[in-house]
Amino acid sequence: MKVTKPKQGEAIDARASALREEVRMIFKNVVEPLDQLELIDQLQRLGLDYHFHDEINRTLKNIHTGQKNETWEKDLHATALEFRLLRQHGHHISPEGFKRFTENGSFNKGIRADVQGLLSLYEASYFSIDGESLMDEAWSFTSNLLKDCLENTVDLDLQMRVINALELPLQWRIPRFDAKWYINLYQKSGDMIPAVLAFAKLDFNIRQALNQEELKDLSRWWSKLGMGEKLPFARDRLVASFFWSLGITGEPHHRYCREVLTKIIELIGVYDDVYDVYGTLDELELFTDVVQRWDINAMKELPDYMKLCFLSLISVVNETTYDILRDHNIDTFPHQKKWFNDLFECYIVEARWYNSGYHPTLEEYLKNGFVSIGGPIVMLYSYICTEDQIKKEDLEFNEDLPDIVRLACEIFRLSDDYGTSSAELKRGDVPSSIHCYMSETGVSEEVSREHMMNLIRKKWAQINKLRFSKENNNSLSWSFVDIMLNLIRAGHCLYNAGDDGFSVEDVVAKDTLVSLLVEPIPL
Ligand code: 0FV
Ligand code: MN
Ligand code: MN
Ligand code: MN
Ligand code: MN
Repeated sequence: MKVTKPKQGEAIDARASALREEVRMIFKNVVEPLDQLELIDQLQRLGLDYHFHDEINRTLKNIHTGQKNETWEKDLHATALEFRLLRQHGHHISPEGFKRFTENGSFNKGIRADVQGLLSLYEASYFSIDGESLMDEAWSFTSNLLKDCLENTVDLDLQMRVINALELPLQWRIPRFDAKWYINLYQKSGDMIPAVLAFAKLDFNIRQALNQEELKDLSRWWSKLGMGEKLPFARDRLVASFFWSLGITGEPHHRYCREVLTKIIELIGVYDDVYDVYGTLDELELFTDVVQRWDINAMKELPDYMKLCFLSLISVVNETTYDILRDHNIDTFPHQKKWFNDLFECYIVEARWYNSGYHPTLEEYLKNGFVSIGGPIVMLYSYICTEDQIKKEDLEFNEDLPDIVRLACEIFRLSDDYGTSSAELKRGDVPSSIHCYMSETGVSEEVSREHMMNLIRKKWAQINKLRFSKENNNSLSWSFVDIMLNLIRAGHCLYNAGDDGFSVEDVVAKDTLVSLLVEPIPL
């Protein structure tokens, strides 16, 4: 069926293409490497970079191979910005350049007053590769100094940027979640380019309207399913699930991926509550077994609420299998079935632990927990729903959960526990990573939380290392790894921003969501 666009929609599209071409010309005319880097950084923060992938990649490639001048070499901000952007896009650059700002292995006290430089070095330090001690030093040096300088900085906008960065670094953020905030800062900044600003606002609104449409369709799916009423104990948070999928990929052409991920995440949330909160152990053992057999005839053994769970599961898997087979000529059914079986296997382990009062060690807990958090299954669905060409061998490589996937999912587990474990403990649930470590070592909750944050940083550095190592390059594309990491970035944004350790429910009701999905930017 052909859908005719309303006149107003056509005018907006035309305006957007005109602005896009104008920005492309502006990009082309910027020649100084530092100016180019600043522009790329701004486009990324404004959420516009997806329009200019080719330009960005070409420019960074040239900068990577080009020569730097002397002024550049004395500029901490320039050195750090170059380091961060090159590494972000897969160009290996050594941290040697930072040695110019050190004395006897420690950063020079002389750079204390350069708040912009410190901030850039702080952001760069999150791109460190495990084992780079200079970058560890950069992180502790800058995070301490930035906290101190908050009291003295006079420039209010710079202060806001420092607060925002200390809350979460760029490497851990989803730029689109902060795009509105940044547009506001950019609008006031001295190097603002009107066409870039206008395009950022318009593009934000266009994507918002698209997302609203997607959410409307998904809400229809969810209310028709009726699980909210039939399983009132389980979470009913379609908007939150959509929000996760939007974090994983916000690009307009990944609409199908957002649709599937929202459904999967919403259902996983319900099944997780069945295992954690509602089901008796006997029922759960039975359910796990029926799903293992994937046998519709065996369904009669289940209580009605579990029949609904099983049927909703089969239905979404069948539908996705159909779509992928139609569009990619590959049968993903055995894979999808395996992903759910692996997930439920880990859910049941936790249910058994809880029911027997067993306290696992942190290591034992994490070995199960990196799967039970749902990271692997969501990453695998992201893979089949975003790749232009799904290859069987790549799918299998991914499915075996190589180190980079495992590390990412461990981070996801740790940051979920960071945000949700207090509520879970009160309600009655398996002890979280924080509590496993407390009973194992006898430390306080505060110390244990600090330990988890250090572990998270360490695991990120290990991921950065693997991204640059040969053995991971064959199967996982740079851009897919980014999509995969977006899941844990969304986790950081929802669980770890600020010190209050809030949970998703609270956040979702908060400003981020309304501002992202409801309120357009006045043009
Ligand atoms: C986890 O719930 C949950 F719902 C998450 C992380 C939302 C998004 C899920 C995915 C993207 C998979 P909960 O804290 O109850 O999980 P655990 O495993 O702690 O029961
Ligand atoms: Mn749970
Ligand atoms: Mn659970
Ligand atoms: Mn949790
Ligand atoms: Mn838990």
